[in-house]
Amino acid sequence: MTDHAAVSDFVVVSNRLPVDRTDDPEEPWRRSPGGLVTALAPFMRRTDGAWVGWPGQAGVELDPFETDGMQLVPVTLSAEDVELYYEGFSNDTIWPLYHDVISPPRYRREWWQAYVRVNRRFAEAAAAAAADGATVWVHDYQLQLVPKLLRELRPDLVIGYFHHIPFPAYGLYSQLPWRRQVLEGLLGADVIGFQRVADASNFARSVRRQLRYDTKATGITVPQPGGGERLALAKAFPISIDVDDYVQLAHSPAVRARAAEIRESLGNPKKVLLGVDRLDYTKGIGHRLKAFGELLDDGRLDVEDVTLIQVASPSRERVDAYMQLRDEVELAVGRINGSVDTVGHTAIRYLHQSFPREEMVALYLVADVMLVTALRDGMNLVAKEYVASRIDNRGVLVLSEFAGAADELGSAIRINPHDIDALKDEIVRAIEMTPAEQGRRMRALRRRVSDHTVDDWSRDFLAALDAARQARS
Ligand code: GDG
Repeated sequence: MTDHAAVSDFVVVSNRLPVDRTDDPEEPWRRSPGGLVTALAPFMRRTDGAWVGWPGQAGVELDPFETDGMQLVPVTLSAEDVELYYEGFSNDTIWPLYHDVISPPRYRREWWQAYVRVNRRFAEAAAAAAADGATVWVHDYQLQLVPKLLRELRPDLVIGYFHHIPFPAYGLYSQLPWRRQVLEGLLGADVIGFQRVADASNFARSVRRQLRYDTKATGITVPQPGGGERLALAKAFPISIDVDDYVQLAHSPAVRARAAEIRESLGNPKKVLLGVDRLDYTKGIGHRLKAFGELLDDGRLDVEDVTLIQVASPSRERVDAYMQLRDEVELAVGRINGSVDTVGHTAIRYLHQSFPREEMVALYLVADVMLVTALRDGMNLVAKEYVASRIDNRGVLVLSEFAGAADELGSAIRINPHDIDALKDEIVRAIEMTPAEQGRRMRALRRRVSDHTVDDWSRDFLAALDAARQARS
């Protein structure tokens, strides 16, 4: 026994705690939106786990607390940590590099040093929160060094890591000045999960090329510091959503009434198109606007008949590339609306805001066509949420082949967002699709999403960790 007594057998570690601060003294913390939280909160509530992460405010020191049925362990980040580790290395180096350099990554040694320092702090907090022999599940690209650091501190732990974003091809990955350290960091885990099979194989190839370790199928042989070796598993575990939650919301009379109200407020257009994204350059919002704008200009669509609702939730607003993107998107929306709107009808209803989930589902119910045009995306949960919400088996999903969801959602209309002419044709095809074909496709999509929910995802991942535990003893 070690002296890690009053602590958890199951610990989740992610950059952000799954809560946001409110001004309400009755409810000081509220569950926050975002992919990871949406995916993990239902599971966390059912287990007796601890969640280690940053509470989202710089310089704030907090004791562990409980909320929403979860034990939360805050990690403090100074304003400088946020600037260098989070906005810098995580979101201006790793994020663009791992999304195929859609925006140029910036390699700054000061950012890397902060990344190492902050990853160590997370590893220490996780080590303190974990009981003897506990399972620790580390999440995402902000914390790629934590598995190795944690293994050094606590060799008794079983460690999993899930990578929510793509892992790039070796030719791109090899740009990273700290490419060996990052691979070694990840290989501290017993199980390294990716969204797509292609991400896992990109990772294995980088490991072979950079570290010269043996890889066979999903197994990677990792030499141990004191001699000997161990096997790490690197494999696809595609993430999903809480399907029942979306089905329930879609059945709710209040949400359905709201959907009708939204349609009415748009002037009852014949067709409503929808985009829902964080305002991020990986999401292909510009490509979508270009295609839609040209269809209106060409006269293939009429502003009296068709409206595009674009929700662009505010994101990473202090990173330059995001400020620039916001300007570009808003300029494009303004130009299109300015030239085609009538007094009674608008082409694009643009909302740079965050909404409650009920409102999101009301929007999914309004949308005859859902546009997911990501240039690169780990999974894209929005695509799955739309499908889960379409309890009437109607509606058309237009889905980029560069989103992880494309591997599973074969009955969507598949597009290459870079091919604007093809994108335009497919948007028209989606708008004109017969109810029978919509039904056939949507039923297949719904079966697929219902067969693999977020519970299946976490169960599969934890089963792989259990197998790793068995293999040790
Ligand atoms: C990363 C990866 C991967 C968005 N706006 C609002 C809102 N959202 C919710 C959506 C969805 C989530 O945020 C976004 O998830 P995505 O998967 O679409 O994209 P990322 O945020 O980039 O997530 C991604 C994911 O991690 C999980 O592994 O799929 O590839 O990039 O749930 O509904 N929710 C609310 N109001 C908003 O305004 N309530």
